[in-house]
Amino acid sequence: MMPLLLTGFEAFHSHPVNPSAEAALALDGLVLDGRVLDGRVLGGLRVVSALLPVEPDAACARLTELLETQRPAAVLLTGLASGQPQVTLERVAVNVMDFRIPDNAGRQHRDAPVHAGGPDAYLSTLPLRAVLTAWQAADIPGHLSDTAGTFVCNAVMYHALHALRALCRADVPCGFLHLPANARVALAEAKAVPYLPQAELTRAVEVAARTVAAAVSDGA
Ligand code: PCA
Repeated sequence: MMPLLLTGFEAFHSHPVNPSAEAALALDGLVLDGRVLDGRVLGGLRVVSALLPVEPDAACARLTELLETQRPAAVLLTGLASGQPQVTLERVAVNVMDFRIPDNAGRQHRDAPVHAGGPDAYLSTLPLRAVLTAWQAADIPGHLSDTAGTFVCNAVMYHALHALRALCRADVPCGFLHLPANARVALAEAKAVPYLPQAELTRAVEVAARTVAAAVSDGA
């Protein structure tokens, strides 16, 4: 069974946990002796989860390795955007790193490209409208965003789309989804931020992954 690569990020900045990591790990398809345990098959694809470091070089290197070794049929990248009120699908990744805060390696890239000489931007190749419709049907308010920021999430989305092209696999649906805070992230914020229970965030990722996987399976 073909894999769907689902990534989350490690904790970063002042956040004690990263809801994207918790969702990705909760949905990981446990495989033993070639058999998928625990029913983590979504829409005809086996979920393979991975956590990425919040540092662009290491995250991009890990992602390249995962794309080459797993050869996923779809890629769903997720991260935290504390302060966002809803789950958010990103439409576009830009070739810019301009960090307002240091990454987990303590570096703060300013006005730097993700890939020197690369195109200015890549558009998500996920079935965005289908995911929004599936969220709506599942009573999950969500929306489409036209900027993934200029921090590590944007860099990783840009890199994934760039790397798939380089691997002649641009037909693999790939894109990014930002999650709001969960309760633990919200409790650690200095100001009030909207939050959702982790189970609801995980459910939103699951619905998105199932929709992406079903689109791949339908087209296969
Ligand atoms: N969110 C950050 C990086 C890691 C994460 O989960 C971002 O939005 O760029």
